[in-house]
Amino acid sequence: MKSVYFGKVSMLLGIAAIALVYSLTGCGNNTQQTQEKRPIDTVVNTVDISTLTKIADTTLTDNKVSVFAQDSLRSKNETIYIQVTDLEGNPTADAHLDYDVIMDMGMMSHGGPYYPLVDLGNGLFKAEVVFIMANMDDMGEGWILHTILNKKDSLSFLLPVSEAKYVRTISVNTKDDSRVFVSLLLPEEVKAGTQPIGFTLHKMDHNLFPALEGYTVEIEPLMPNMGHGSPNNEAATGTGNGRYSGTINFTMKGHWKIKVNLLKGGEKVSQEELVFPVEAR
Ligand SMILES: [Cu+2]
Repeated sequence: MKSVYFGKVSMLLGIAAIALVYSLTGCGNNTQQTQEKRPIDTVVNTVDISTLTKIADTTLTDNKVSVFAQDSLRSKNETIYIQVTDLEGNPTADAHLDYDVIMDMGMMSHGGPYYPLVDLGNGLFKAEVVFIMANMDDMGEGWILHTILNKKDSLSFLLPVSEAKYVRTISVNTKDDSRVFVSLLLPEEVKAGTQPIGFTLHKMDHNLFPALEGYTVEIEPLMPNMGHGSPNNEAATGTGNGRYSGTINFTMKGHWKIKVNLLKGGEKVSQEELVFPVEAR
């Protein structure tokens, strides 16, 4: 990581930086971008807590706050759930929560892209974070989730973020936005056939990671072992807030690589090749 801030000071700056990200990108209140094309990763409106894995929790005088993930956390675009209950475990309906994330690497720390909290009701909140790298042994605390409950109680949770088995977030240099983080939203394994494919794009602007609009994400699936691609793929186009949605066609089961280029105004602007592996089952 090149562009970083030093020590714990940046943690204090986190909240202010976050407010700035939102105002720059309009993430928090831009409803006109809820569009004809639905982002494929944000359809969850309810979630069954019992199917999730608890990552961390802490107990306050009146409340208990727990952090959940689908499974384990990896270096990619991840969804985290935060639950606020009373001490008996009953949902707290009127909780107010703010959050940000920072990676403490010991000598330095840096942030990462993340989306505004979604209030799912009954004290349950959904946070979407792009972990741009995995925690590293003997280098600081790693990723930390900061939450502020009811605008007064500040709570920090250590997040165990390990390396994604198949890379899902890659940074690439671009013509206009210098370093851009491209996150593929497909799991490691997918079903063979035609399906939606989603990406998020964020640029790195010092310690801010604004969502990027105006790109086209060109996709080219290849079966490296068999030397062929597939027809009827559709490039991913913007659906708002740095989200992109397209269509990909895995014509047979097996190991695929998705080659990705970023286009702007029909011109290729990504400067290195992006390759995401995926297994079609
Ligand atoms: Cu880091």
